[in-house]
Amino acid sequence: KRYNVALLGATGAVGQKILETLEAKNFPIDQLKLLSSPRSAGTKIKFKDEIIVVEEAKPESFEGVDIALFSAGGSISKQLAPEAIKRGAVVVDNTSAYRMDENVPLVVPEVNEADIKKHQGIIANPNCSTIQMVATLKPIEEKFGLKRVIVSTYQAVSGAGAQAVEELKDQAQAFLNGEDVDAKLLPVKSEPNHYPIAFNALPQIDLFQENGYTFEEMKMINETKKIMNRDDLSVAATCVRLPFFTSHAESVYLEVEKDVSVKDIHDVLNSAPGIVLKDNIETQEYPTPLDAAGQTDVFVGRVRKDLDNPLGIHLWVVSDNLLKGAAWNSVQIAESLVKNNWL
Ligand code: 11C
Repeated sequence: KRYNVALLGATGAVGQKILETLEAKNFPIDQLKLLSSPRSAGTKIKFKDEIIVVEEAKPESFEGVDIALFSAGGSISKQLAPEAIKRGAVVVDNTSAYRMDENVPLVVPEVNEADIKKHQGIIANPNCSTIQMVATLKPIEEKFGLKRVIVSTYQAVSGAGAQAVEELKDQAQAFLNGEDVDAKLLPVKSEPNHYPIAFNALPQIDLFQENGYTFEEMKMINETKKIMNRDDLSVAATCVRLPFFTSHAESVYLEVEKDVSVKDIHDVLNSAPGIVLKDNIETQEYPTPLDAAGQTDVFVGRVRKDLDNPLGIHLWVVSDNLLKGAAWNSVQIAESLVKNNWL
């Protein structure tokens, strides 16, 4: 069987990656509709051997659509997801609009695929930095229990969009030419202050919340608890933007419930779905953002026992924020919908 698929946000950075992933994974598409804002409508995009003209997204666009992949920002999702559902489509939403809605499953297939079945028309795709962390935590939790997680992130500029990528390029060039570095966008476009990202590190991703954490940090905290179905799990996060283009890296400290060795953790991660263990200090093997870029897996290295807490483990997790962090996870959810007949 083949399905009518719509992609909303087709011209964006994640939209492009979704298209590449649908093609690479040979998703069973009958008709593909590419949708965007009026500004990008009319753009021509090649998919397989076909040239598809991007159309302006309207409520009627979802007539006859089976699966709608949304990646055009939260307010557009809020506006158009109900319209798509009304017309019989199932929406896989890659924005934060519905993630914490209790009627909407928030899914990383390696962790909680069965939650997809409970959908009422929308399945939410988590935040990129959350996805790679929970994919790593779940197999460890299953085998050894999990009490606490403390994560610090090292996040690529592409997480902040195509303009942020350009800002890093321009600033790096200017810096090396000895010119003034102009900061207009990062850390957050709508905030009054902007700081250079080139040759710098910015400890703010998204807006500050009343509790002193940023929204990105709260996404990591709240989404992790929801995906793992663990309201009781202690989670703390510090999210930092760094000057590289692709992949988020994370230093994760976790506390398990049973005493484990590094080998125990290696064994579990070696057989975990979607995880590639790259951890050999003798041969200096560990994942870096550059290696992970373009790959769909989550890479883990630097597994160590805490020196004071026998139940404490430190590790390093890296994954392509636009693939497993966005496009690939969304396509995996769509694959699960069709494979399990959960549409
Ligand atoms: C970043 N994690 O790197 C963000 C981007 O909630 O899907 C992803 C935003 C989201 O800035």
